[in-house]
Amino acid sequence: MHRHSAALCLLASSALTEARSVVALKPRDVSPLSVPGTPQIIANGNFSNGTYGWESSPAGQIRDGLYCLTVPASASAGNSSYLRTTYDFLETKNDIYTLNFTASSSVGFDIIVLTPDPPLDPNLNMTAPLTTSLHPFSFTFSPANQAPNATLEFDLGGLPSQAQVCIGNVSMKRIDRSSYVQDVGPALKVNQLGYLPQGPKIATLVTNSTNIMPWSLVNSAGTMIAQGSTRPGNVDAASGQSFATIDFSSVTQSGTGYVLRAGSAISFPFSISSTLYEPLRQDSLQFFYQQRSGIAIDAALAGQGYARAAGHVQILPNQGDVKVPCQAVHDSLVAYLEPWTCNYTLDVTRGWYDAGDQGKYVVNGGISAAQLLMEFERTQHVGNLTNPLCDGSLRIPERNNNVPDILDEARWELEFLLKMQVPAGSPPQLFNGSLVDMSGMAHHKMHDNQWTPLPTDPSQDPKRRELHRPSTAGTLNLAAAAAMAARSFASFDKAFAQQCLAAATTAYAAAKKNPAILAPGTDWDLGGGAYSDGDVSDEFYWAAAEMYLTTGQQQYLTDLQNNSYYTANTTTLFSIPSGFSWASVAALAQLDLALIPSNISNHSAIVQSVLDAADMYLAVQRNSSNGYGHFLTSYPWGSNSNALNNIQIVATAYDLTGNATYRDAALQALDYILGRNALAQSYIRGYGSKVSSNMHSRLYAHELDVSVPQAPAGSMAGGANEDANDPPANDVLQGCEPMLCYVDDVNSYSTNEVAINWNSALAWVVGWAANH
Ligand SMILES: *[C@@H]1O[C@H](CO)[C@@H](O)[C@H](O)[C@H]1NC(C)=O
Ligand SMILES: *[C@@H]1O[C@H](CO)[C@@H](O)[C@H](O)[C@H]1NC(C)=O
Ligand SMILES: *[C@@H]1O[C@H](CO)[C@@H](O)[C@H](O)[C@H]1NC(C)=O
Ligand SMILES: *[C@@H]1O[C@H](CO)[C@@H](O)[C@H](O)[C@H]1NC(C)=O
Ligand SMILES: *[C@@H]1O[C@H](CO)[C@@H](O)[C@H](O)[C@H]1NC(C)=O
Ligand SMILES: *[C@@H]1O[C@H](CO)[C@@H](O)[C@H](O)[C@H]1NC(C)=O
Ligand SMILES: *[C@@H]1O[C@H](CO)[C@@H](O)[C@H](O)[C@H]1NC(C)=O
Ligand SMILES: *[C@@H]1O[C@H](CO)[C@@H](O)[C@H](O)[C@H]1NC(C)=O
Ligand SMILES: *[C@@H]1O[C@H](CO)[C@@H](O)[C@H](O)[C@H]1NC(C)=O
Ligand SMILES: *[C@@H]1O[C@H](CO)[C@@H](O)[C@H](O)[C@H]1NC(C)=O
Ligand SMILES: *[C@@H]1O[C@H](CO)[C@@H](O)[C@H](O)[C@H]1NC(C)=O
Ligand SMILES: *[C@@H]1O[C@H](CO)[C@@H](O)[C@H](O)[C@H]1NC(C)=O
Ligand SMILES: [Ca+2]
Ligand SMILES: [Ca+2]
Repeated sequence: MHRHSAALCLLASSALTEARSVVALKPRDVSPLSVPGTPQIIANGNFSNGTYGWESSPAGQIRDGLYCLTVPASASAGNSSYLRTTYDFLETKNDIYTLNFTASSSVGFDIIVLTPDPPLDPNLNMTAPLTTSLHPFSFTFSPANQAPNATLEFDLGGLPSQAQVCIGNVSMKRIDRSSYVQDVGPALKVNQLGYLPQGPKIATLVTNSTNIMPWSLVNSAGTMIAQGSTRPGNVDAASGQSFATIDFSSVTQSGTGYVLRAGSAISFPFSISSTLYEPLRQDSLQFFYQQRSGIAIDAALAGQGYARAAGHVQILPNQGDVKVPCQAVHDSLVAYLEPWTCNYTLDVTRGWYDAGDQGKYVVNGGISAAQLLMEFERTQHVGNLTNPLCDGSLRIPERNNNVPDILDEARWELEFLLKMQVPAGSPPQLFNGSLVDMSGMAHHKMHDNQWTPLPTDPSQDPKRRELHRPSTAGTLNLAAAAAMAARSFASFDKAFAQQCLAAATTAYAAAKKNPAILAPGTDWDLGGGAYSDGDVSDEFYWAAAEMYLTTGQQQYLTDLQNNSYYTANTTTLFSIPSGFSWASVAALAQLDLALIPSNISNHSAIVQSVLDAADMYLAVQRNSSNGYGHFLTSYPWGSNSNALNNIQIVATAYDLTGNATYRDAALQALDYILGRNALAQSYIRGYGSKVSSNMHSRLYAHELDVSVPQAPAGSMAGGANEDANDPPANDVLQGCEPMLCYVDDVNSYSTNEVAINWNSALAWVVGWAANH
């Protein structure tokens, strides 16, 4: 055991008490969207076949290839007069379309061009100022919602006096991505941030040669400081690439601008530094401040480009989050096949926006807050650590309140989670045809009833915000996270710690009373993700473990011991090989039961299960078909978080034993996220040479609108997804090898989104790595 009493709270040199200026992000040249060239969507747009495919009010006629109407004067803009297509076409959510036409009016005025189809949102809702001479117009737009039955309409209302309006050459096409070529970077793949002086230093060379090749390490002055021979490898199973590895662990000299060379391949530059992970430790947590709901983001803390008004504080056009109703019956009927609703509203302000959207989901918020609490709590129990997470370490409003800043950040989410609890004594709610007392349970999630477009500033989101039905999973997640918070806050804010424990206790009891209220498997794309989970026995296990660790009470230990996970094998407990996640949380219980002191009788068996799990990941890393030293055997949505959660297991094995084999394995696996992968891609903004930059987020859709910023340094993309499914991925990733299924495109939500549970995994691992 590798334990120590209370950790020192020393500030690392990088952790200044005042805001440091945000890393200047190099403005990216905004390349024009590639010229559309996919099939014409508008039939007979040049009117060479008469009025076929079009209708108008009033009726018009074709003249010189133009559709011309005599439009009467009308008081207001709108569809009092119009020209529109008579057939339906598909508008795909998050794809990109360009519309061209030429038009004139004998009296100058503005017309509106739109796709007036439900759900009505500003997919295409553009103003074209007509003049007396024909003028070409061109609009590019990205639909926020799927519209399988779209029509195109020119609204001609608002003319000051009767006039001749003529429209011609109407053309609409989907973006043409056929010229896209995937950039796999240099053949020599390294961690582009760098390596720790006393850590492992492994690189991967993609090569078809099975011969041993010489390599050299060159410093920034061009001087060769080390050389050696490659170790020929196999074919990497996840990329199909033949590879060799380069081990330069013996180099311990710090420096920046190193490059590796082998044959004609030259790596991206990297550093060797003992403080390598300190800036990223801070930036990975800074991401959460940027995701905060219910508070203005301060330019002095976040950087000028990242300031914004408070989101969702019930100021129009926002419809929440101070008084949020339950889902409207016409929507809940679709989701639950019964008219569930409730007769109260809740103040569910605060919390973090989940990902690229602005919804807030209890199961995902809970695991994210929990991982931050775990990052803090390990510093209390692992020996020899200073605590660089203390007050003043983050650029957040609470940086001078005598509470460690990582706890302040976690609290922003916890306060939201507590508000999602059904008030005591609430009237019963509908579940499977019966009225059930759901008091004390947590609503599963709250979000917009329809998707908003990219970008959308949170303060400008006009959609209805809705609470969804309480769920057992959400309730247990709240119980676990709040029980953890009660431990960490006990020495900083007793009242809050007690509030958390009371909420956790109520939630836990409510979940036991309602053990099988499951969220539906789909939300029918009604503005949010389903976050459904068909098995909540792992949630019961996690909640019981945290309640026991916090209270020491026998009732929770009994529940823990009666849970099937108590006797489950390591594979089941740790969800090996894919790893733990928001839906599979037994591993979190096991990690905390191993690390946090308690009187549990089988403590050594629990510790052993962590080591056994770590050994299974070591076997994945050492497999001869693994060219990149990671702990992944599959590439699901958000695979980077799976990679990192698996590292947390191995890193905890090191924390528990001090066995350097685990330390080296965990550090080596982290290289994958920062560029030692088949795409030579650093998935973290601000860290590396070939860096994910066009993350899918309503906050950071710079690729679509240069007036919003790219994601801030420390934001991580979801990463390779072997089942990628979104418009850019469907165009450019057909038939990809799993590790190559990634595209740095703002519309690729299945490979390039940001998410709180992914950055929390990054924060934990980088917080750990910064200690080494
Ligand atoms: C009108 O469009 C059709 C279909 O794209 C094309 O074949 C035809 O040549 C065009 N006619 C004129 C006059 O541009
Ligand atoms: C042209 O219009 C006629 C009806 O007026 C229609 O039957 C025909 O299919 C159209 N041709 C094309 C190529 O769309
Ligand atoms: C005009 O717009 C209104 C409101 O958007 C709609 O209810 C109506 O059906 C539209 N009229 C026509 C002729 O499309
Ligand atoms: C379309 O744009 C007009 C003018 O900007 C705006 O008033 C209207 O609310 C928009 N409609 C939708 C559905 O966004
Ligand atoms: C939309 O089109 C689909 C087929 O593409 C059809 O099944 C559906 O009924 C249509 N919906 C509406 C509202 O017209
Ligand atoms: C439509 O486009 C064609 C091809 O560019 C051009 O020759 C023609 O003049 C245009 N017609 C109108 C009415 O703008
Ligand atoms: C729209 O017009 C631009 C400029 O003339 C042209 O490059 C583009 O191909 C056109 N797009 C469509 C969909 O017709
Ligand atoms: C290795 O061989 C494959 C198949 O011939 C080829 O596609 C690939 O480009 C080669 N890779 C390198 C790095 O030369
Ligand atoms: C604690 O840190 C010191 C200095 O870095 C080191 O010499 C010592 O071995 C460490 N002790 C443990 C138990 O890791
Ligand atoms: C909700 O329902 C309960 C019991 O049916 C009732 O006492 C209460 O007044 C209702 N509250 C509101 C806000 O309608
Ligand atoms: C672990 O338990 C699961 C579920 O009971 C079972 O399917 C699996 O085969 C077991 N694995 C091992 C290695 O025993
Ligand atoms: C450290 O862990 C590795 C991997 O499980 C194991 O092979 C080795 O024996 C351990 N070393 C010690 C000193 O326990
Ligand atoms: Ca603080
Ligand atoms: Ca589960």
